[in-house]
Amino acid sequence: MKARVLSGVQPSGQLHIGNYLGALKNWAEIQGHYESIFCIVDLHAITVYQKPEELSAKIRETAALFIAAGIDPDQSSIVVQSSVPGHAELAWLLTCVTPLGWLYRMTQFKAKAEKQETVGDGLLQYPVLMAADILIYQASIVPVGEDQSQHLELARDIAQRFNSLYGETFVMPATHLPTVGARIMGLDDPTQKMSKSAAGAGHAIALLDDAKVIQKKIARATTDSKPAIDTEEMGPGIANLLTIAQACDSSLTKESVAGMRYGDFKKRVAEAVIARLEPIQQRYREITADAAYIDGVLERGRQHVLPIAEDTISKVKRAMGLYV
Ligand code: AQP
Repeated sequence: MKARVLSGVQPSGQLHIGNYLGALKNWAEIQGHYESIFCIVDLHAITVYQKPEELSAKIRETAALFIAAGIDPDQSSIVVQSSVPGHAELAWLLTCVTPLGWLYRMTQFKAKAEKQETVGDGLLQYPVLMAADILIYQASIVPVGEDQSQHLELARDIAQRFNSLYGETFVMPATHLPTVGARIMGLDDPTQKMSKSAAGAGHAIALLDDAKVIQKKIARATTDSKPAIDTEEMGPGIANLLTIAQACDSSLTKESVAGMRYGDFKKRVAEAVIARLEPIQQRYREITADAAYIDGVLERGRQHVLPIAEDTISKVKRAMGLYV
């Protein structure tokens, strides 16, 4: 039997090149080697307020982008988290074995809580729900960007604690990071991770941005006051652009851009990004031309994973002495 892979993206905004290079590209590359389940984690998205009509559109848009980015629905299951009740059910069961102190230590919780007027309990429980997403499918490999490493560590701690309290129940999941692009930074501020929820038109390159917008965003990306690339001492803005370019076109090495003037370098980066995103955008347009197609894919994914989820829930309930 093939090992199982699980990962997800929140339908909480426009997917960006960080999501692609840190997650989707990697998923597409490894999907053939494993039994793969890729989730649109809408229950995670609502840990901060989402406008209902926008959220339901984003769920389908995110699914279409998964496929456009190379996830093959005949090979991998594409699933909406809230369509499988076991995710929320297991999250509650795991909440009961998770010490509060573990959750308060999460850097993403601290960063996101700071930005909210009222911090919902869901934001604190976010990583427990993520542990449930992984453990419900007994996934052994979780391909994510670097920002999720701490949450993965916590998922392992929760699984271990559950196994030691109630007996061996869960497979221990391992983090799988991409070799290039595990942490893409914001174009406007290369000290901050590129993220969907960050404000600012020049922060992220959206996967659906057209060529002109991409050129403009890259031309305005924050760098430093040097005129040309000094490979011995690269500032964070230039280093980030090089990472993006390299992940889009592997021929763009550090050596190949040494001494290049910033203006010329940015043009090369934009070309590499546009060449990488254009076929994805073309495929996205084809997929979304058929309104019923995505719903069909999501229903197929749900039907495939439901028995796996139900099996784990029964095991967990039995292990805990609950009524089964
Ligand atoms: N900047 C990034 N570089 C590399 N990988 C990234 N990922 C996210 N940002 C980067 C990876 O993409 C997957 C989905 O993550 P997400 O849905 O949490 O994306 P986000 O852009 O981080 O979303 P938000 O709503 O804006 O969340 P916050 O505010 O927490 O940043 C994951 O595998 C992630 O690692």
